[in-house]
Amino acid sequence: MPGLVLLGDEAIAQGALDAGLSGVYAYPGTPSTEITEYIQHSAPARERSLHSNWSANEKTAMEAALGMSYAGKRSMACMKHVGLNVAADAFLNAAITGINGGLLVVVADDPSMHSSQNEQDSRFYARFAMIPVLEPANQQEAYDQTRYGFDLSERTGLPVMLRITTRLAHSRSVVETAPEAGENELQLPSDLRRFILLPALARKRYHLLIGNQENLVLESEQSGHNRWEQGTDRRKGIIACGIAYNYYREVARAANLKYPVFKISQYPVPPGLLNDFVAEVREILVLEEGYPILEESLTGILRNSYTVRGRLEGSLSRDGELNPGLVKAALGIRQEPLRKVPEIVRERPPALCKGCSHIDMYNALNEALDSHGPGRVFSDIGCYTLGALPPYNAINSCVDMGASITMAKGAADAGLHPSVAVIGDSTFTHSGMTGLLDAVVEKTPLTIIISDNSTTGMTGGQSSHATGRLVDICTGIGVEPGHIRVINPLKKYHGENTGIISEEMDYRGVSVIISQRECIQKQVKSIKGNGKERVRKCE
Ligand SMILES: Cc1ncc(C[n+]2csc(CCOP(=O)(O)OP(=O)(O)O)c2C)c(N)n1
Ligand code: SF4
Repeated sequence: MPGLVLLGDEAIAQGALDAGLSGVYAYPGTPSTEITEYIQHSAPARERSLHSNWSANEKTAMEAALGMSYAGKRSMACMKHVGLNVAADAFLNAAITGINGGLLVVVADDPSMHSSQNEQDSRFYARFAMIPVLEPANQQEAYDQTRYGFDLSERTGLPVMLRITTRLAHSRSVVETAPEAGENELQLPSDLRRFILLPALARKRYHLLIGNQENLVLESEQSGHNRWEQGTDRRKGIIACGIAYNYYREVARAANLKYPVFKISQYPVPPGLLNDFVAEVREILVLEEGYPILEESLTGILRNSYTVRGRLEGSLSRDGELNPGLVKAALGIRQEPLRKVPEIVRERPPALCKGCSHIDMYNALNEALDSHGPGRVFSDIGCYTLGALPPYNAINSCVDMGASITMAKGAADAGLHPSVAVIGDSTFTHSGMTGLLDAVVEKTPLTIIISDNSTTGMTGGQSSHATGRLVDICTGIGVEPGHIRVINPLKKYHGENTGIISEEMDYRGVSVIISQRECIQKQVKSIKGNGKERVRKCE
């Protein structure tokens, strides 16, 4: 089969399609979004009627993927790293129920926080759940390990995590594909009580999970994805995980280094192989993208007789992405001075598009708040978070998806009035609705603005579950119909909109203002009639 030029994300999608995937469940989030988009645009996936619609959030995605696995089919849940926090309840418990059809949980981490609010390392979650992790070093491995991951999942009876990071997700390379496998038949689990986590059953399942750990170690010891490369210079041994292996290879080729290398792409880390490797070398340098998880488990709390260097010890920076320059420095190799960035290249911070509906909403909100003083607007995550920047300077918080309404509620409970929440339509259905219910039940004096642009703008314009449903949802949750106000954020309605926001801020109960105008980029896309034009601000 000819090679395909694929992003790391696309290689995973193609690998899953070729492995007999029956459904992908996901909520968009950089750098994971393109996995699901690739499957959505795949003609063979359409022919197979493979499930690929977006989910409301990562938890519903994880649970639906588990349900498909329960029915015997191969399924995949995809998310960015912070999405795993949202899916964590289902994720951890899926390790206890185990799987029926192969279940792959793909999590894309974002070291350096290019488009995220933290750089948490998902390998921690997998260790917490006690399930295997695969960490490919390049696009070919992303394809191969996706296929292998489904087999491993069915062999071990557990969900398997495939962890990637931004550079691999978003860079392209040629990928050789292998013949397609057919989908699994619909088949219920042989033990129908296995997924019932009542305490008496859950305890048994947990013991099985603990008992399975030895098997997972054996899998890792025998896996072709953990590889030991001999070297003649044993003053140092390099342990390189995932994409960090590539950085080392680049440096080693240029500097003609001959250190032995232990390449790790499957966890739990194989202790037998690792001990043999460590015995061969004088000191160890651990190269891992993310937290110093492996380094920490090698050194433990007490100092060992051998020297382990890495992010924890300080040879590499504790945070941020790795790159060949940092690896060079950790190996004591002198670096070429960096080329100066030409004057003409200016830093361009992200900004709201010209004509964006959020701008007119913020202009009205700022004016309505003028007489109340600053510090009252709790925002959420989406394009509208850019309202934090000049000239708007309109918001005072952005913590996690859904936190606008709940933080504004807490501040209102403390006595802040007016207390205002700003949230996008997709974020509202992701995790804002439950906070609204809290406020309705307690009749909290709160003004909520849902800035509804009929899309998930921040991540490139995916569909939004909220489109056309917001008034009904808010009514259903119990907001008084008289305090659900719909405004059109256009300059010509500025005075009227400011008045409505002011009125609702004076009201001592829950009010929801739906500021409704389509995202400009979405309009452009539908006028041009093709899905290619889009601005991705990337969260
Ligand atoms: C838990 C989690 N999942 C996904 C993301 C990525 N993400 C950031 S904002 C956003 C949705 C934004 O859509 P919307 O609320 O409609 O606002 P818009 O960008 O359209 O203004 C997504 C998916 C994230 N930051 N956190
Ligand atoms: S992509 Fe849409 S929502 Fe985002 S800034 Fe541009 S116009 Fe506004």
